[in-house]
Amino acid sequence: MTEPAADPLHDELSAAGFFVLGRFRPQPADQLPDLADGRPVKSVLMVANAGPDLWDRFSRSPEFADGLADPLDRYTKRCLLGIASNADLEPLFPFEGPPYHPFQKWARRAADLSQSPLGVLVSPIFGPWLGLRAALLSPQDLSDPIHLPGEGPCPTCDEKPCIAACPVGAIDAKRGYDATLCSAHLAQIGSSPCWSGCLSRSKCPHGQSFAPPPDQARFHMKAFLALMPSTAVKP
Ligand code: B12
Repeated sequence: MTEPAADPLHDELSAAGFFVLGRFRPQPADQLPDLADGRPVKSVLMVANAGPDLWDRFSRSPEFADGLADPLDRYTKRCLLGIASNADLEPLFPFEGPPYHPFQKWARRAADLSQSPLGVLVSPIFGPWLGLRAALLSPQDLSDPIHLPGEGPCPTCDEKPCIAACPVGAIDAKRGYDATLCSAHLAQIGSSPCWSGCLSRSKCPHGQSFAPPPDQARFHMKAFLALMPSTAVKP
């Protein structure tokens, strides 16, 4: 695998807490819109984050402190719109919707990732701790992929410790992830250890050093509950 430093956007993205996960040449099945000026998209760069870097930058940003809604989305948009416009790239964001852009599908076209029983994609490097932050659309054919796509680690993980670790049985090998069960537990039990980080994700043997600290995990859990129509955020 080539190091992320090989990417020309590396320094600017890294200063804001992001990196290029990988890139791909779109095909019709990828459902990419044309660029705003009508040119076709020839390459897509998937921008992600993992580990403490994004939180470190974001928690010192004006968006973090202004008390308005969706601070992380607004921070992401401000930083990535600036970086993209300097590089003739057009960003799409995962939080734009509904309907939402198929970010997980695109990420799997760009990098070595599995669809886990938890719903999140799992990487052999970052485990289940990867956040997808933007797709940067280019009119140029950026021919060499940075990372090669693959099947990710889940298909060869026989034990699947993620499934047994959920205290309310919200993850099932066949049915997948029950978001209603999970969010009801979080909303009802403010002292649940799940608030400090999903116990199932924590049991994944991959990428454990990228797990977020408790304050960051709580921020993401609150954002998750806000997306669930039937749960009020308690803590
Ligand atoms: C709506 C949504 C949800 C909904 C429903 C998910 C669903 N059934 O699709 C709810 C509110 C349940 C949800 C929950 C979470 N989500 Co969510 N979610 C989204 C969002 C905004 C849209 C999904 C969508 O409809 N896509 C459109 C379809 C057409 O795209 P697709 O790629 O083909 O669809 C795939 C997903 O829907 C996926 N899928 C199906 N069921 C589930 C369930 C879960 C929990 C997830 C994560 C995915 C998933 O399978 C599809 C086929 O590959 C995406 C961002 C995005 N634009 O993709 C984030 C996204 C999928 N979520 C994400 C995450 C991390 C979570 C949480 C873990 C949040 C957290 N706390 O950190 C939680 C899980 C709860 C927990 N306690 O940990 C990440 C996943 C990153 C990764 N490594 O894969 C995304 C990509 C956001 C991001 N910026 O990174 N989410």
